Amino acid sequence: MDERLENQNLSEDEHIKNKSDFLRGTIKESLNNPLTGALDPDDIKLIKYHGSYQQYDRDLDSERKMQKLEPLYQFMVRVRAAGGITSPQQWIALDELSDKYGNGTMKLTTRQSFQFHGILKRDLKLTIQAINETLLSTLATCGDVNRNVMCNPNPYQSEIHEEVYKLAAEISDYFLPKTTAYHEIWLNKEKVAGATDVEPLYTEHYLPRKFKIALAIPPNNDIDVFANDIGLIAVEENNRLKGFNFCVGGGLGSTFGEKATYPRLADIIGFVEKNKVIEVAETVIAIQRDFGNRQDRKNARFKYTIDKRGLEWFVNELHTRLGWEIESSRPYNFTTNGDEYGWVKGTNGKWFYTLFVEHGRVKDEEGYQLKTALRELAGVLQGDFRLTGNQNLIITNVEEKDKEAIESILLEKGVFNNPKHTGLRKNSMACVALNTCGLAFAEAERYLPSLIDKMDEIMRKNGLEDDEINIRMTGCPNNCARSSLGEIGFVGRAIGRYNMYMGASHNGDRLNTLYKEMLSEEAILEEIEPIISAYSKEREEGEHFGDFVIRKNIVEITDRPVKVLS
Ligand code: SRM
Ligand code: SF4
Repeated sequence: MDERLENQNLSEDEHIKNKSDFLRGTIKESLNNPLTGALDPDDIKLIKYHGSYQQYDRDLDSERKMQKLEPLYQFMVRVRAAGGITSPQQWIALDELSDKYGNGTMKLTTRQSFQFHGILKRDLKLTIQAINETLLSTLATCGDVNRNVMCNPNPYQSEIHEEVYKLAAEISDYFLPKTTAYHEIWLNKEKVAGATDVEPLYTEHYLPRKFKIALAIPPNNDIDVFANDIGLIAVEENNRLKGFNFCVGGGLGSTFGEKATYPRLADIIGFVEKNKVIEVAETVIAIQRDFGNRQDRKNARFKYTIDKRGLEWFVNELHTRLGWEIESSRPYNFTTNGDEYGWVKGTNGKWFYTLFVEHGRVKDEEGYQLKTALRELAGVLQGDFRLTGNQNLIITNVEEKDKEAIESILLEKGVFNNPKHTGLRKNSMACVALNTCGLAFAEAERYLPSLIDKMDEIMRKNGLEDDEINIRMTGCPNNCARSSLGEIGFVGRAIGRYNMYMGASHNGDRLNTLYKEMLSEEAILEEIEPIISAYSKEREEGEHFGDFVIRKNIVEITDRPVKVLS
């Protein structure tokens, strides 16, 4: 074992990684054990690096217990698609897989990935193989490594978008684990005799915790760049990509009652030329590898490494390791962290349609046949599908002559110009939560739509039905739908009870703060009605809701702003 780690009181996860033989563990044997639908406990942790979580159907839990059955174990599988780009052929294949092995739905996640739920152990390998056959992968979508790299998905806006996307894909590939365990376990590749794994960056210990990178192109912050361990803000010069403002130390998860855990936005430490970005990112990751907390996972994210040692210490360490200093940051301006819906003509003359997908769940319901519509559309689409960081979908590169056909497919299935899609709803996000997420205290994705129905009545009464207030709900403070960046944020405390937060900026550069705790639906509506009414009457020209509640002292402004090093 590495000398630095030998004398530390390492967390259990560290021991599991260290003895896993580069993430192999006994996953193969666990998969073949017919006596249980579950994996061996260590393999449950290791399988995350391969892109899957063991879960169980929480709705059926008490019924199964009464019948003296083990929980209905099932697996979530997350698919890596850097920048969220997939071809129509890949879409069709994934759609088929969700029916064949999953619960018949797909989830477009807040990090531009696909998730399948409800896969049984016996089908897990077949599912992962089939995903790889589409030339997508699940490797490193979870686990203590760099995850799916996010990137502004709007290719129509300028030429630099394509260049930034290519860099996102390069970063995503560059930081993949190098172990061949994935190929051996899932793709039946033989280990070359005598070959040993080498993980030049991660080593056999991997990182202390998950690591996330995202690239934003102003004025859109639709991937919430400051929520990432490394955030890159594109800087243009004469319509060409020059480089990035480099941000470090974002992360939103926390634990109720544990003050040492908190959401934190990334700080801007300077500007880096585009061809140096990977070098700097690799050095940053190595610093977190070497100094991150490996004893307490709740304090192991990079944001805590920075806060514990200080931003100045970190920048010094970075410069020493690089052997050169990064430049001062450049001016930038974000206007929104939301998506721009509807048709937009791209710089290439083709059309792009951003479609609202409520909380990213691709499914069919009566009068709203989204899954069928998208499958049909994939059969005729010449361009590709791009997942947004707000759980939505962009249908890209449509010829003028094909627009009508696309609209009629969507219209026929009830997903085009749906009158329920108000300003509030279209700016809402919710995490998965129940029934699959083992960490959920309360509903999110399955509940927020009905709360919005009720809030929309209030919005309508005040003439605000088209107003874009961003509203986010998560079933726990891990913050997977980035509730801390909601102008209105709800975080589940218990079934039917939420903490309510307000006052985040509309462009994702300011966290919200706590307004009231443990609110029921009735209490939420009672609290929000007078605030919305006041907002409609007393807001200043162009003032966003998050700014209004701070100006009116309804909530305090966050004491954790984004720092900019000069
Ligand atoms: Fe997340 C864990 C779902 C984005 C912070 N997240 C989980 C797990 C795997 C629960 C678990 O550990 O057992 C959830 C699976 C639920 C399920 O049934 O599918 C889960 N996270 C999601 C997704 C699917 C939410 C969604 O509805 O879209 C998102 C998948 C992203 C992807 O494609 O990779 C998702 N998670 C996020 C984000 C948002 C982001 O990255 O921009 C965050 C906040 C940012 C951050 O990382 O700080 C986030 N997830 C967490 C955390 C808290 C980490 C922390 O530092 O404290 C956990 C729990 C953990 O890691 O221990 C977690
Ligand atoms: Fe689960 Fe909590 Fe993440 Fe929601 S925020 S998906 S409840 S871990």
